This record gives sequence, structure tokens and C-alpha cells, in this order.
Amino acid sequence: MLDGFVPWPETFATRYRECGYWTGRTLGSLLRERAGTHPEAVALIDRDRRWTYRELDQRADCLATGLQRLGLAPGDRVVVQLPNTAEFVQLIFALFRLGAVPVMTLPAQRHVEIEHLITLSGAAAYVIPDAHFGFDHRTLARAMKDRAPSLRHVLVVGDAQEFTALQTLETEPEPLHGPEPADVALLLLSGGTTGAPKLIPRTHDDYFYNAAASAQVSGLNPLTRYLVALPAAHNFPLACPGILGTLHAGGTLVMCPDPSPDTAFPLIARDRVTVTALVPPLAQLWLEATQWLDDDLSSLQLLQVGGSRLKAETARRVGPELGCSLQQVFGMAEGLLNYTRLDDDEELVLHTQGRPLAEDDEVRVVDTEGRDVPEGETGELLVRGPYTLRGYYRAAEHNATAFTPDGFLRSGDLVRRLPTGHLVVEGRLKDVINRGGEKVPVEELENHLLSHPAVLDVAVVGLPDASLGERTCACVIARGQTPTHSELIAHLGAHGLAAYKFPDETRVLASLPRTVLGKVDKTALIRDAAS
Ligand code: J2J
Repeated sequence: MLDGFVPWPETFATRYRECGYWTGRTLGSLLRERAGTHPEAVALIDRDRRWTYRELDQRADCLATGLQRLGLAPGDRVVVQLPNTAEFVQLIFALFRLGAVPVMTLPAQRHVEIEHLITLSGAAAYVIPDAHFGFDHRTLARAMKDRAPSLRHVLVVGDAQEFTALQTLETEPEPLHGPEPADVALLLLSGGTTGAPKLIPRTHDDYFYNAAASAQVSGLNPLTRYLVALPAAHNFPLACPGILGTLHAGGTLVMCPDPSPDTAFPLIARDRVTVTALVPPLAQLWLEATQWLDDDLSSLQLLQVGGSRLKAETARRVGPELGCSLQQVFGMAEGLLNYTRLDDDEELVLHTQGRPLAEDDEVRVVDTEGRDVPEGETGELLVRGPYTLRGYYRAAEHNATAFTPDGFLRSGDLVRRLPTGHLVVEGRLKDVINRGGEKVPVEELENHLLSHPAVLDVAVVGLPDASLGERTCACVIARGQTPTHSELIAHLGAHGLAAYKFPDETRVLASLPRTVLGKVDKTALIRDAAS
């Protein structure tokens, strides 16, 4: 077992197996099953490339063997930072089959995030594109080689320069040792915890269920064409049902390099896309874009929206303006997924964030003392279940408070539960800004801002924003010369922080309001900023 992984207690594991959640299959076999029954069906389309199930299956095997020859072994961690391409899908299946563990990172992440993730996971390899949207990932890899002693290999899709080209590794398949179903299959990045970003271990058993059950609840089938529009490494497009769910259902993936309407709409029209997943600001942008783009979107049957709260007014427009059904998704990389069902009343689809995927998702809504609140009242969502983690990876100290003694994850989300079991997200306790689905860890950003010489003190808050839901505001106390917003952004960029974490605005204040206990009063800051 991977060191630093917290398994489910044996009584729970037995129950999840007996109830059929964990079927003893690995993620590598998910693809194999379909390649066996439907080898000539198209598994994925990436611009002008089309790979059948047979081809994807074989390429995954060839690459898995190449990675094994390179010296990668079951349990080795591999930081994956690839855009939405065929190679991403091929690589993750190669790693699943080898039993090596992908650490999923976003293409937008930079030195700060990548170094932390390589170091935390002790990664042996780092896989990058040569360049992506004008950024040369090889420069990042060079810096990592110098700083991360565990890193033995840098593998590049495209022009590898001094590194190894991923494509050159493909070789005649040999038998692989492979993982056990209870092994950790991948590590996902957490959207929000205190302190340094955490990694979420997901096992073959639990993630297989996650993808297969999601495919069922979203009605995927062999005719499905799923547009991978959000970054593929994020839990939502990866397995909810996303890439893994679509392949499990025998459908086709359409890889989309970025989710802007200009890129996505022509692909929907050309490849007759039936389903995709977006965050609320993108859903809103797509709705607006139907006014000026005239691509044929008539193939679209289902739009999933999740990641942050979708306004009912936006939700209401999806059917009439995009001509498809809406499914709200309230998910988290930690596990629990809530979906509105395809046959739910319109009221529930427009006004709730769905209900849990599994019968055995144990959801509690509690007050600050940990007592269950009366039905219908708002409280913190606690969860335990067959695909929700029991501990962050290598984070014993954090785990001691992030979970209740009996293993419930304290989600940090404030929810209300309706008699139907549907949840409405009312707010959150955790100190994270949800910038339209992108999570900005507040403490991390504050620490980077504090390292600027002209910043004496800082508090980062989320302010209401019409399109993002929340935008990031840095409230700064100056030391000597007042720093400007652009100076602070330049400082964060030079530190190597991902740009989506940069503040949208900076306010310079004379002092920060404090609570009686001396903590910065962020509620007061937000109120003052709004007035
Ligand atoms: C309000 N807040 C939401 C929603 C997530 C599907 C969809 C989203 C994610 C995701 C995911 C929300 N309304 N509909 O992994 O598979 C906020 C909550 C939650 C946090 C998790 C998936 N949907 N949220 O967003 O791990 O605060 O996953 O705890 O990135 O996003 O963030 P993340």
C-alpha cells in the first residue's frame, strides 16, 4: 500500500464490496472491457486525429511498457501536466495499467504549485507539453530538475529538447505487474483546505465506481459524444462522468483545447457533441455567445454545470437558449458527488445542486458544535461513503481535524437539505475563494503577498461578482511606499504562482478590522468593500 494513504476501515471496505460499489476492477480494465467488445468504435477525437478503442487500448499498453522499461514501477508518482489532448488519455491509462500513480495538475499551474506537488508526492517523473498557450513548460521542468531531488525523468509531448519525448517510449507490449483494485490509482488536487494544497488519494475501486455510476446517472451510452472542455485533470471532466465515464459507457471523447465558445462551438457542430461539463461563468458565456456565433449546437442533449453556485436565472436559460437539458453538479475531488437527476422536476433542477450519487453516501448537516441541525436548516456538510477519502495524502496533522473521529470529512460547505435529499449550497466555512469554480487558497495567496517588501499586512477576501460569483480582493496595509495592484501581480508572477490565483483588485487600507479575538474580521471587510 502507498505510504501516506489512509484506507477505509475493514468493516466499511467489506460492506462496500458486498453492496457492489467496489467491484474489484482497475481503471486500466475499464478501457480494456470496451476495447474487447467494440474495438472499432471511436474512443476519441482530437482535432483531426481519431483513435478507435482498439488503438487507444494498444497505445496505452505500448506506453505502459515503455514507462516500465524506463524504470517506473507500481506506486511511483508521476506529475501529469498536460492539456486536453489524446496523449493525456493515453498516458493516464498507461499509468493506471502500470500501477504508477498520476498526480493531476492543471496546465495553468506554475513553479509554486508544481514544486509543492512534486515534493509532496515525491514524484519520480513529470510529464509536460513542450509549450502551451505561449508558455514553455520545459523552462518550468528545468527549474524542477534543480529543486526536486526525487525527480528522475521529464517526459515531453512534442519537442523534448534535452528531455525525453513521450512518444518515443512506446514499445512492443510486455506483461505488466499492474495494481490491485484497492491500490491508490491517482492523486487529485484538493480545491480547498487550510495551509498548503493537499492531495487526495483515489483508489481503482472507488474511482471506477465514481465514473461508472456517474455515467449512469447522466445517461451516457455508446452514442454519447462528450466534449472535454474543462481542464482534463480536474475531477469533474475526468470522472464525473467525464473521460472515464464516457469510455466506460462506450462513447466518444471530443478533446477541446480550451472552453471558450469560439473553440468549443465549432467542435460541437463538427463532431456532433451530445454532452459536456462547464463551470457557471462559462455556462453564462456560452449562453451569451449564442447571440453572435451561429454554429449548429442542435446535437447537444445535456449540459452539466458545477464547481460553484449556478444562479437560477442562468439555469433557467439553458434549456431555451442552448436547446439541451441541464444537470447541476455539486462535487468535490475529495469524493461526494451530488447530481440533479435527468427526471427531476424543473424546480429541483433549477434551484438545487442535486442529491448524492450513492445510497451509501452518509451525509450529515451539522451546527458548529457538530450536532445535526433540524431538517431544512443550514449547517456544515459532513460526508462519509464508498468514494469519499478517509485522509489526505501524507497529511496526518491536517487529517486529525479535517475528519470527525468516526471518519466523516468536514467539507467546509454550508448546505441545506430538502426532504427529497437534494442539497442547496448556501455558503462555506473554509477559507477559499471560489472564483467561478476555480479555487483560490486564501492563506497561500496571503503568504505570497506578505513577502512583498511594501506589504505590512494583508487579508484576502472574495467580493460578490456578477459573472464569477466571487472575485478576489487583496486588502493591503502598506509598509512605506504604497504598492500598486500591478506591482503586486508582477511580484506574484515572479514567484511562480498560477495566474488564476492573482487578486482581481487591490485595496490599500489604513488598518484591518479585527474581531474581539484579534482575528481579521473578513465579514466586516467584505461589507465595507460593498458599501
Ligand atoms: C456550489 N459550490 C460548488 C456547486 C462544487 C463536479 C463538480 C464540481 C467539482 C469541484 C467536482 C458546486 N455549487 N454546484 O470535483 O466532480 C464547491 C464546493 C466544493 C468545492 C469542490 C466535480 N460544486 N462546489 O468543484 O474539488 O465548495 O471540485 O466543496 O474543485 O467546490 O471543489 P473541487
